[in-house]
Amino acid sequence: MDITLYHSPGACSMATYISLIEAGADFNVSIISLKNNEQSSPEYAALNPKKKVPFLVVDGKGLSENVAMQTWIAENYPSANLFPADSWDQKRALSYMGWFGSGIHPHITRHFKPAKFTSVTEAHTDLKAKGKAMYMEQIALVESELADRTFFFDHFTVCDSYFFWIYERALQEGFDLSGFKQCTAHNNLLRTRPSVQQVLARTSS
Ligand SMILES: N[C@@H](CCC(=O)N[C@@H](CS)C(=O)NCC(=O)O)C(=O)O
Repeated sequence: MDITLYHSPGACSMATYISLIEAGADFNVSIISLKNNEQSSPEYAALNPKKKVPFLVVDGKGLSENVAMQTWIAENYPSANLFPADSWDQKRALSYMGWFGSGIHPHITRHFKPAKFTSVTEAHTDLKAKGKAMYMEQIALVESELADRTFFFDHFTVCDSYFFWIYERALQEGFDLSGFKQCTAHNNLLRTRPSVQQVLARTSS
């Protein structure tokens, strides 16, 4: 298979990048610098009209959305054991990833880029505070999901690589997350994995 992941260092494409490494996949990484707005270039927009990373191209076919890519990776590299085995637990894994992508990620974006949501400059401080508060509310729920558990399931899955980014990005944003003991332990544990270290070390092309 010919696989290319379009990735920007620090962005949510980190989740899929970690999973591809965990899967033992042979793949190329093409860096799209969000800082330089490369996601909006005509070349990239022709490939992915959503103008976002990650984007995965497999044998010439493109796939967007972390949740879809993560599921594809888990299904196509079964020996890496990146999904729960049980059918119901697989749906719970999709539920976690849907939540991370649509129920938590947007709150980080509100804090990081309030100008995307309002052109009223005076509203930015309030929007950032609301984004942070809503993020914290959701992380408190994740904290209870991880109670007495090392991973989201009984072993490492794509949910763990996805949540790593969800938490890591907020740490980079300066959120004080020290009160979330379970999530912090999860983050520290993930940092010991070579896949995570490799992706964190890749800060440019
Ligand atoms: N739901 C999408 C979210 C993708 C997304 O928002 N990516 C951000 C980086 S974390 C991006 O490319 N932003 C560029 C922009 O909005 O211009 C997914 O999970 O793949």
